[in-house]
Amino acid sequence: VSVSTERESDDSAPPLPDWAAGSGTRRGLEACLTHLAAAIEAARTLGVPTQAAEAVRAEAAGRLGFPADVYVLALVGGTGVGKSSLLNQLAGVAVSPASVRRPTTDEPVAWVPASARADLEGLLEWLGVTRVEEHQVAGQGAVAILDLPDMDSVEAAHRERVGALLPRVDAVAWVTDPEKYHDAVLHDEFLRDWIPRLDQQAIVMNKSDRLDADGVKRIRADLERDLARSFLVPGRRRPPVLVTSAKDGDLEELRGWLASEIESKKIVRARLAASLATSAEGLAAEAGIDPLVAARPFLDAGERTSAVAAITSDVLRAVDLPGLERQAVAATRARARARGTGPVGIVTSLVYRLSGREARVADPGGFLVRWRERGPLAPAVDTLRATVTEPIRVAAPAVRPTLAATVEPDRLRVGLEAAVDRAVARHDRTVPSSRVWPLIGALQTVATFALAASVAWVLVWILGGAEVASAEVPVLGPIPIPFLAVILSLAVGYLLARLLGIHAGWVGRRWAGRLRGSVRDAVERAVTDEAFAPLDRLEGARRALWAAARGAVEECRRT
Ligand SMILES: Nc1nc2c(ncn2[C@@H]2O[C@H](COP(=O)(O)OP(=O)(O)OP(=O)(O)O)[C@@H](O)[C@H]2O)c(=O)[nH]1
Ligand SMILES: [Mg+2]
Repeated sequence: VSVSTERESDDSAPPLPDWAAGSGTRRGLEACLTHLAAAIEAARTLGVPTQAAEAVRAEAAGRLGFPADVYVLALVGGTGVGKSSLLNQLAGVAVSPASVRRPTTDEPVAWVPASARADLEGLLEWLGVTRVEEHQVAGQGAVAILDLPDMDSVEAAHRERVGALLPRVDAVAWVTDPEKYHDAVLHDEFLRDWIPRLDQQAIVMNKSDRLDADGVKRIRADLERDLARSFLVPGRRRPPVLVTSAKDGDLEELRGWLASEIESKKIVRARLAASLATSAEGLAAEAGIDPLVAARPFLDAGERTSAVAAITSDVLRAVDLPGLERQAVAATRARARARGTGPVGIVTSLVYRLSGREARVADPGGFLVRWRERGPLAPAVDTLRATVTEPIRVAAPAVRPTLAATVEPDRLRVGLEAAVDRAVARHDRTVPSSRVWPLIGALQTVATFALAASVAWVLVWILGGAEVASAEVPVLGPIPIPFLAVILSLAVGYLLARLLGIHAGWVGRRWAGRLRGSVRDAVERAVTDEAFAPLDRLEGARRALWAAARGAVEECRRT
């Protein structure tokens, strides 16, 4: 059940004094912790020692309390002492029903800033708080107040939760009254157990309207004596005794105490924030990073681009792209020959393949796979190392070894080889074909048979002495028809072969160009991914460390 209680606009006493409003503009300590955490992670990647920063972070996280810019006060005490009445007075509205019926508050009630509701949700759920009332005061001075049921009246499991809660809240107000105070301090187990363990706490003696001035003085002295006697723990502050009357609206001491507690929490948090910022800046400084000037990479974009290009071309020299193109064209031509030269082509293709020549000069796939036989990667590795030499020289001492390790030659060479292997293996190496070729092949077959027939005719004519006609050819004069048939079928065969060659060359060059382009791109990607990945990881860490330190300086250094 959630009811929003707006601050009442009209009237006399404001529900909360001004100090409770907070500034509303500060970023939380959580942001500073996040910055330091990010700085630590980045620094670790860069090889900067982080133990000291981690200690600062752990210490701050331990003292953080709830992850909200809200001050959490828990009201604890026996039934009927006036906890709900005090909360209602602090809030200025009836948040928690107060009555003569005992016990009245049988489940915890929370009064929380709407702005911190989400941050406190987990806590409230964990505590089993089902009644949550929201108020509109936001910022670091905002207060959340938990009205907890009397510890005697709740089951053991719940007591345990409240016990776990107490050291995490910003303060505990142990509420008692003139009838119960003596018993409470001396005999309440829960209280006796907890008072010696908490720093921020107060004893609230409510219902002071039932006493005269002397009575108040006497009880205050009494309580202070009891506290001094029973709860004196070296190094611990003795909780103050605050006298209130919820009935008369006299909460001055409680409000004053709360105000100074909230103020000192602000100071503690500011100090913590500053120490987190100092720690983050220290990590940045060790990495040679100044958060106050623009972030600077090891290699700027221009240097990196030209290094990638140089290394890619070193690797490509080993891969030999012109050689690849020649192989691709030759393979296309071989395929065209097999399909487009008729019966003669089938024989020559067979010879070409069986002689092993095809595998040597017309197999782009095999050529690519054997790239390592043609050239070592040493030049590429050397180029990369040369590129990083200057950044290593100017790097902060703490970062230098990590940076140098990114260009460790053996690892680099092995990684690059594997990456290039993957890059060259990826391509579709199916030799292209064309529907034109079988057509030319069929014509070529006809031409071949025509040639055979004309040769036979010539033989019959010469050996048999048969009469044949002659045709009148310009310039040459009359030529016997069988001769003419031989010459014509030869010429047609030759033209068909030329046509096939021209077409196959065109198809082959187009394919070779595409293959070359895709191998070049794949190798460039391989170089970027493999050769520059470790360096890029450090660049990323460097940027992250800069951003974290910058954020810490800007958001956590406010005084
Ligand atoms: N005279 C007097 N009566 C008070 C004062 N504060 C609270 N009461 C009365 O004491 C009774 C109990 O007050 P609650 O605020 O309900 O007490 P509680 O501590 O919340 O009690 P539980 O919810 O049962 O734990 C009510 O009748 C209140 O009116 C006070 O300062 N003076
Ligand atoms: Mg109550």
